Amino acid sequence: MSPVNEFAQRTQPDTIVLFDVDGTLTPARLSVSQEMLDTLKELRKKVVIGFVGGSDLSKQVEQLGPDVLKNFDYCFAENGLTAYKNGEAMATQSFINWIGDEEYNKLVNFILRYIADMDIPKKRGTFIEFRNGMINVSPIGRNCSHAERNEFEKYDLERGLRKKFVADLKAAFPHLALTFSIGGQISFDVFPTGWDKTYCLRHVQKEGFKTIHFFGDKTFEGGNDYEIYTHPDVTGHSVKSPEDTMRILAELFP
Ligand code: M1P
Repeated sequence: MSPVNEFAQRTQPDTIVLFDVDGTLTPARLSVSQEMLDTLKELRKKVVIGFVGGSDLSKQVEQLGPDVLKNFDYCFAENGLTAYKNGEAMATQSFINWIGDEEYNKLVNFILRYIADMDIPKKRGTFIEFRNGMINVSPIGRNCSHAERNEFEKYDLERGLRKKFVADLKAAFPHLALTFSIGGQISFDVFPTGWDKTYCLRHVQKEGFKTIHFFGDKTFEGGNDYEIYTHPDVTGHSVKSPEDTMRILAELFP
């Protein structure tokens, strides 16, 4: 069914607007504001809307609210490896099926040994988060507090710990077509090359949208919004904050 039929009540049914989450719809790892929710509600009268985040769905529910599957037409967690349309799950693939247990175990063993040898002031828990479409690796561990996460980000910025970790992983596993993406404050994502945020486009392109907008804050080369922001089928918008997102939306969709 073309979007014109399916979303006929919108004034521009063949336009979809996709948003990154952290730094675009919400402050990093924090909750969405009521002002943003109201803006999206109004926007949805005009166009079809979706989000595409690197995090898994449970974190996006924390940030965007328990009604997230109802408030967005498309929800793409883990770059679209977990996908929902109108609240219903769409067919997708998994990282573990792609890599297989043998190579996966080698990768995980290397990462855990590497973290064990890292001399950093604080280590907490959940150093590897196993997700559907990727793994997420954090030297401090995902169980750190908000204050500890801010401290680690600063410590890492000064020393380039994650950059070196990624370079060492690339050197150790050159035969695996993996991409390592530093998208947040304390971790990096590891996924098959091509499973970046452009992955979600395969879900929407086949539905016949004529215009695809994308809003993101990490649109620079190496940032986890770069590939989708520069994709030839996408009109990209680079933002500095959720306020910036709302300002551009008001200009584009008055
Ligand atoms: O959405 C950006 C990133 O957000 C989190 O990163 P961090 O915890 O390091 O701030 C993670 O969920 C990561 O997977 C994601 O890419």
